[in-house]
Order: sequence, then structure tokens, then C-alpha cells
Amino acid sequence: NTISVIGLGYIGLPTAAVIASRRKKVIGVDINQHAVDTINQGDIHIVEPELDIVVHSAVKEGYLRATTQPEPADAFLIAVPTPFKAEGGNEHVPDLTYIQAASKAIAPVLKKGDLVILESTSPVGATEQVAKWLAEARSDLTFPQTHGEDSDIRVAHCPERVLPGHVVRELVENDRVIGGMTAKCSAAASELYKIFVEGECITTTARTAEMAKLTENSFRDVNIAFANELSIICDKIDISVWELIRLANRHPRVNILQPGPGVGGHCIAVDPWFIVSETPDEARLIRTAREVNDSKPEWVISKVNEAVGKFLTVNPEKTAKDVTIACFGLAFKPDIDDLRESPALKIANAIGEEHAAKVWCVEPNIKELPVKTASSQLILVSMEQGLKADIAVLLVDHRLFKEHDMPARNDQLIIDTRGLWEPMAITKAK
Ligand code: SAJ
Repeated sequence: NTISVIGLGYIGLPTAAVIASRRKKVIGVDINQHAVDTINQGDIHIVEPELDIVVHSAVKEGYLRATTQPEPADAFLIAVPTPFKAEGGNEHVPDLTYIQAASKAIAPVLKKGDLVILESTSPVGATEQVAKWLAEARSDLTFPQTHGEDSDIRVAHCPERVLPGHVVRELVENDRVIGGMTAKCSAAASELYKIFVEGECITTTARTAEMAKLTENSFRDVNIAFANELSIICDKIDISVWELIRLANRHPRVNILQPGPGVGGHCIAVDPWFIVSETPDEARLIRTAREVNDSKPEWVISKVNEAVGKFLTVNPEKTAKDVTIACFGLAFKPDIDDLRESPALKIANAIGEEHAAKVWCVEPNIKELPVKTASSQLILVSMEQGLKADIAVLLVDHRLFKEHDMPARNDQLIIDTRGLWEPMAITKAK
């Protein structure tokens, strides 16, 4: 049996490699020639712990091969991005362009008996839409929406749920929700996942599986928004939010998450919008949570501006340009190198623009700043130099920062969005 994985990114590549490690023949397909070439050399084009070893041996042993053109296989796993787009006055409409392109690309090579699984996080109804696109392209085959259990092709949704940074382990250990368009579709998909999943495979309908994934990420978003809102309230009334959360979490039924500079990444800040876009009048809490989390970077930036003002009052001989500001962390979460959709990067860029001065950035997980997304005002500096800044802005709770205490200095202002160094957002006001 040959399995084809369409989309060799943060989800598709690890999935392809883990299946190949179980001695199954895997054909990876991606439109990015560079990614394909890199993988065929046994290397990887993304950063994810342990992934390099798994890909290297899968390619060397001949179980994994990448190509830009889909080839016949027995099962197809679609793992392409689903961003959102603005449309008709709505800012956050799911964009299924990549899923549509992937469906059209595999349609010509489908044959009777094949299984197609959509893994990409999708709005409710997307799996049925995939089946429709496939049917439009292949009138010689039958599909579940018209032929039910007797269809030639089986179609299912099985959302990925792995945590970036722990993908290789979570792919194997996590339970999987499998939503087939019919019971036979679910059974066929379960059989495939059992090749490598040690967690449970639980079957449901395609629509419920789609909603389950959106619900998981919305649950987290709403809970992070609660923590972020608390941090803003506490700052206003002079209470340490970190101590407060520690105390409240001593209650046996309370488990508050951690505030931060905002919510980043490509999942939690996106997926709740798929629910809001479908049911705008009903999804009130989910929408508000998104707005709370999306506005947190703005709040942190205003705190930095306040600190600059304070610093200049105490040091009237200086101008805004002389104030040195250091940002600790640029990634979207701790101990990864991923700067995409990162609130920390957004904040650092804004500081550079507003103060027209160089911003020192301490980011131990990267060697250079991406020219496309990082403002030219940002410069990477060592931890040691960062600690010398007039204003220190802690944005990501990287291991390195947890291990370093902030040396006590009374001429320095600290804005700690993660609660590592100081109990409140701004302390040490002189
Ligand atoms: N964050 C906080 N406070 C917290 C927890 C997280 O501010 O207490 C922030 C992080 O700093 C980051 C953002 O939220 O900016 C998201 O980080 P995350 O670690 O919560 O999640 P992701 O985006 O890396 O991965 C999530 C996971 N979903 C859930 O935990 C419900 C993962 O299992 C999904 O597979 C992934 O989304 C996805 O691909 O959908």
C-alpha cells in the first residue's frame, strides 16, 4: 500500500516521515521545489525537534520520496494551510484555496478503492466540499455524497492536533478524531492511522470532526483571553497577576492559563474565526476572546511608550533616541524558532518604528532576522548586552530567560509580559 501526503509543511512532513518509519511506502507532494529537493536529500526545510532524524532515515531506507507532481497511491492525506481572507466586509473568512488546489491536483490520479483524508484544520463542511471538487473532476468515479457506502472513493476528515515543538511524539501518542463521510470511510481512515498512532482512534461524522478541531483551539483561545484580560485589569489596580493566578489556581476547580503579549501561531489565532464566520450572531464569546488576544500587543506597546516617557522624565538630559530598549524573545512561543504570526515580533517592530531607534533583540533560537518580516530597526544582540538596556521588555518565556535572573538595577525599567522577572507589567518605577 502506498500513501501519499499532499503538503510537506509542519504537519505533512512529520506525518509522512512517521508513516514511512513504519515501513510503508510514502510519496510526499509539495509545490515547493526547494522543499522537495531538500527532503529527497534526507534533510528538512523546517525546524522541529527529532524530525531531521526521522526524515533522514525514511529517505535513506527508501520509504519516503518527495515530488511536485501527484502520483497514484492508495490513500491521500491532504495537509495544506487554511488561512483566512477578507471577503465582502468580513475580515476573517476561511480561505480554502490550498485545499481546492490539492483536491484538483490529486483528482486525475485517483482510482477505485482509494481513500482521501483531509487533515487541514477546516471550517465545517470543508470535507464535503473536497468530495464535491473531486467528483467534479472525476465523473467516472463515484463518491460518498451520491453513493454512500457503495462509493468508489472514501473521504474522511481527521484533524491534526499536534503541538509544534512536540510533533514527532504527539503524532504517535495523541488520540485521533476520525470523521468519515460514511461509516466505511471512517473505518478505512482508522485503519490507516493505526499504522502509526498509539493513541485511540475515535470515529464520528466529518462535520463533527471539523467542529471538534475548531472547538479545541477556541477553548484554548478563550482561556488565554481570560488570562490576558486579567493581566490588564491587575495592572490597572496594582495587583500582581502572576501571584493572583497562582493563588486562584490553588482552588481544585480553577486552572487559569498564563497571560502573555498576545496569541501567535497559525492555529489558535485563526481557527476560532472559522466558527465566528459561520455563526457570527451566536459566537459572541469566541469572537470577543479573539479580539482580546489580538489587542494585547497594542497594550504592551502602550506600556513600552509609557516606560520611555518615565525614563525621559527621570533622565531629562536624554532624548527618546538615546533610550536603549531590549526585547527578550521574538518567537511566537517558548523554545522554538518560529517567528511567523508572532506577537513578540509585532511588538518589537512597532517599538522600532515608534521610537526611531534600534531595538536590541535577544532571540536565542535564531541566527539572523528574517528580512521580510523584521523591521530594519531590529538588531540581534547577546543576552549579556540585552540586560544592559534602559528598558527591558520580556516577551517570550524561553528557557534561557527563565535561567537568568534579571540583575537588580535601579536605573532600568522592566516590562515583563510573562512573569519571569517581575511580578507586574511595569515595576521599578523610579
Ligand atoms: N499562550 C499564552 N498563554 C498560555 C498558553 C499559550 O499566551 O497559557 C500563547 C503562546 O505563547 C502562543 C499561542 O498562545 O503565542 C499558541 O500557543 P499554544 O502552545 O497554545 O498552541 P499552538 O498554536 O502551538 O498549537 C495549538 C495546539 N492546540 C491546543 O493546545 C488546543 C495544538 O495541539 C494544535 O495541533 C495546534 O494548535 C494546531 O495546529 O491547530
